[in-house]
Amino acid sequence: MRALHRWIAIAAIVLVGTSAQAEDGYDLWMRYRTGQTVAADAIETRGDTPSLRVAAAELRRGLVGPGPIVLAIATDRDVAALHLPLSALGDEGYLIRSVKLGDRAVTLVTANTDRGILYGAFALLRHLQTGGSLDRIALTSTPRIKLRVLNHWDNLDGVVERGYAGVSLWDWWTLPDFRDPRYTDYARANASIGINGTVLNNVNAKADSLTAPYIAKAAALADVFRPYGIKVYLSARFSAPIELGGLKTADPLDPQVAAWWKAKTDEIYRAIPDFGGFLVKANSEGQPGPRDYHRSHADGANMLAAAVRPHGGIVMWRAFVYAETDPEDRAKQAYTEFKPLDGKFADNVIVQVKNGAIDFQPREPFHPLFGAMPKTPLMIEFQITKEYLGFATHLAYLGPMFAETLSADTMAKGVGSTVAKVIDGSLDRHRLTGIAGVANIGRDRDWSGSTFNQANWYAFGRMAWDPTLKADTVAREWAAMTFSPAVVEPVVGMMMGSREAVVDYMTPLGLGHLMATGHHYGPGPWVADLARPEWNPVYYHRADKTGIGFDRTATGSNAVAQYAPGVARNFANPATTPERDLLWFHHVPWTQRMASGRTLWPEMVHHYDAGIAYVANMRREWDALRPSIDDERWTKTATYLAVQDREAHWWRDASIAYWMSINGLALPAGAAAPAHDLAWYKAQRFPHAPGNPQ
Ligand code: GCW
Repeated sequence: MRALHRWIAIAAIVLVGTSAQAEDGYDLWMRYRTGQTVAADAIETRGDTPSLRVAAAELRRGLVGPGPIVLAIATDRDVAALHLPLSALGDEGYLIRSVKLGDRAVTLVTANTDRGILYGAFALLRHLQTGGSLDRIALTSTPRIKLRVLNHWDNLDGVVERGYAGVSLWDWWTLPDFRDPRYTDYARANASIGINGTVLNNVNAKADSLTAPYIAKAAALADVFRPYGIKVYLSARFSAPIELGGLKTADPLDPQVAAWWKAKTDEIYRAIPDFGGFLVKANSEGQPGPRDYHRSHADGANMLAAAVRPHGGIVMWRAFVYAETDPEDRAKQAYTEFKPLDGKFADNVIVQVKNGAIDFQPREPFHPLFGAMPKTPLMIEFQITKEYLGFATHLAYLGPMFAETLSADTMAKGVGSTVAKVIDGSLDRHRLTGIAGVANIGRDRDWSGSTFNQANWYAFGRMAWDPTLKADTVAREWAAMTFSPAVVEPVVGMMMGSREAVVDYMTPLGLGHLMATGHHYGPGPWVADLARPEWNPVYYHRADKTGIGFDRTATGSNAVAQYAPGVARNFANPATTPERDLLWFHHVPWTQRMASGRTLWPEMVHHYDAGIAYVANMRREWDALRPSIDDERWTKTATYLAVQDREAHWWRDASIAYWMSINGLALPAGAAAPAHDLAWYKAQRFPHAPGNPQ
């Protein structure tokens, strides 16, 4: 009997200690599954502010009994006596060090502000979760970019435009009364990776978000987020003075319009004293804007900037503009419109530029505006949600994509003028700097629709803090915290090539915008019947009997001329254009010889096949990890990988069937024939695909 008891006890311990523990992904990378708590007196907080309180609470939640840990601001007498190099930390950096404080050996977390200490607390937890120890610890870091913000494309009715993780996290209906604990966990997650701002509502904005009831709702969220160092921003609909104010115009130079915005802004600041400011999508895809009144984007932005200026607010003005009436190459339009405005924006305006010139494709060359507006602060906008990369189901780690753009060389001031240096302000000496990510967060239990999508949220935050971080370093941190140190290498191995695989099976060799209409789910390279040319995939790939690709050289749209001369020269010549961008800039014969020795057509098929092979391999790798990962997260991921596998084949087969209908070429030797004929692919319909704006 006793033996049986002992056996049960041992079995119970083993069970608790293994992956059988149920996990649904809610805890993100903050799982702190140590099973132990720290002694109450092991964490000492000097001073009492909301941020210090949450920093200490987080450490209590996550630590395994070490101590003492002291959280103290730089001006604390004992800290000051240590003469640590704290001035360079600014108001968000932190320093963690084993020191003698008074007569005690402690782990000190210090900073110039309580927010800095909060970031330090999270950095300490990350350090310990990824295998670091407290022994002679010495960590210090300061963010390189000032505004690190999420853009939620959340509508007031709960639908998230391009959202694949359920309805909006903001339950506007029960706000401001009910402050869902998830709002606090959202803030914790963001603070843990250094995100310090959130734009609550869709850039395709409704004026209602600026009415008193919605300001009160936003204020409730701001109250929850404040201790975590997160400011709230709102997307502003430019025509709100007409819709809410009853004015006849929204002309930014009309004094009544300016007065309306000033009064509205004052009202917001009364409710949210630390309100961050406005984000504006104007004169783009049907949104109202200053161009409706023959005013420039600078006129519009500066009018709003004047309204927020007395309160210390800023305006993030998007450069994602293209006019449905403009016959110019869509890739050129933002530059054409904004470049002449360089130097014309107020100093509390920052222009928000997408990573590429079209629209968040699986791969785009960097946007030509980076480096081209030295007198204007530019922030970069990435899309974390995977509108064009397989929605929530495809595993595509975006760290390498972020890094690819951030490390791209604009050559604006000679070699080494990277996009990262443009946006961190170092290239042109700007103090106002920023980076935005379109959020992939919704009310799904696992927040982002899949465990691996959480990595994209994580990577965005970490690379916003430090745009020079390597994608694999970030993936390693995330994998260790999300799963366990034992599975890091295989998981990182899967992640690192996953975005390239999506490029390969969807849009290889510089192709882009070949997705089906509206919802952008699945292939639609044949679509040619939409009203405006640039809405059609055929506009982007230009395939014909002899070749494929968009000629953006001098013989075509000459978009290459928008880049600095050193870059333009390379992109103008097919021989010096990286193959990965070839068809973005050139119309290339199907028979063109490629670096591999293959000609273009078999090379394309080779890429499609490499993409699907990568997915098959991820499935095998994941299967092998089954014993090391809890059932719930393992099974959901395995199922999604199976979906990705099926859809990668679909993309490959549909694309190949279509290209063959254009080029009349045979399948390269050894390549599998598409599973269906072209008509079958063209007939697929997805009337209720998620994320599609109504
Ligand atoms: O990527 C496209 C999306 C639109 C989006 C737009 C934008 C918010 O298809 O849904 O609208 O970009 O960035 O404004």
